[in-house]
Amino acid sequence: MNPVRSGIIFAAILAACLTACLAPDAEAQWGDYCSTATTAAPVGSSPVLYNLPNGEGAPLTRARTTAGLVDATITLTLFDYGCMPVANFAASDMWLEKSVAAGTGNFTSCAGGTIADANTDAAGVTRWTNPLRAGGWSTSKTLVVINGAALSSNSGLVLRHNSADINGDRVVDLADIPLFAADYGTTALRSDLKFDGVVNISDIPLMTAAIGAVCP
Ligand SMILES: [Ca+2]
Ligand SMILES: [Ca+2]
Repeated sequence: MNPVRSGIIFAAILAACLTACLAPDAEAQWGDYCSTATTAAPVGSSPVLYNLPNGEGAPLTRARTTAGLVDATITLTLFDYGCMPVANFAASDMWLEKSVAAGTGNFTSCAGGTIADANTDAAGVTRWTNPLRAGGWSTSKTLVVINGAALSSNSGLVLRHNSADINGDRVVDLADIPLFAADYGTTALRSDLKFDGVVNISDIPLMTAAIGAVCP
């Protein structure tokens, strides 16, 4: 290849790379070291969030403990490896999952059903306040997951979950009723839909009102 031609090809490759290789790519820049996730719920409380697949469960601002309503808003502050805020990180790439532990529930979500409320702001901050689109139950910790990797600056947040979709198939229908009936009068978290520590008559309206709820 003559030097002029190879020089032209090199210049073309360089130009393409300057466009593609140096394009802003905030998605790849977040770092685990300085990023933090916190819950507004009081330290020592163990709130329960009521979810439905159709997103008509409780917002995180209205989780429950045995003492009543509690704000369990989750706040994530996303930093890069240099501990600078990562702004405008896509909400769709930040979501909640149940910590994996045997016997702690069948929590499940619809596609995109647990993503953050919004992209990160200029300070790298986003929150979860909106109702999730989810079903099943969880007594383990709630993890904040970013691009598929759980944030490791803490071991997860204390937030339990339940749903009228008790069997966790993302549909509330007659198949969930026998499970509710079996738990009636017990302290089973999965059926304590208006959470107060016991499955009783106050939980029935939530169960019946949810029949037919499915993912969007
Ligand atoms: Ca179900
Ligand atoms: Ca109850």
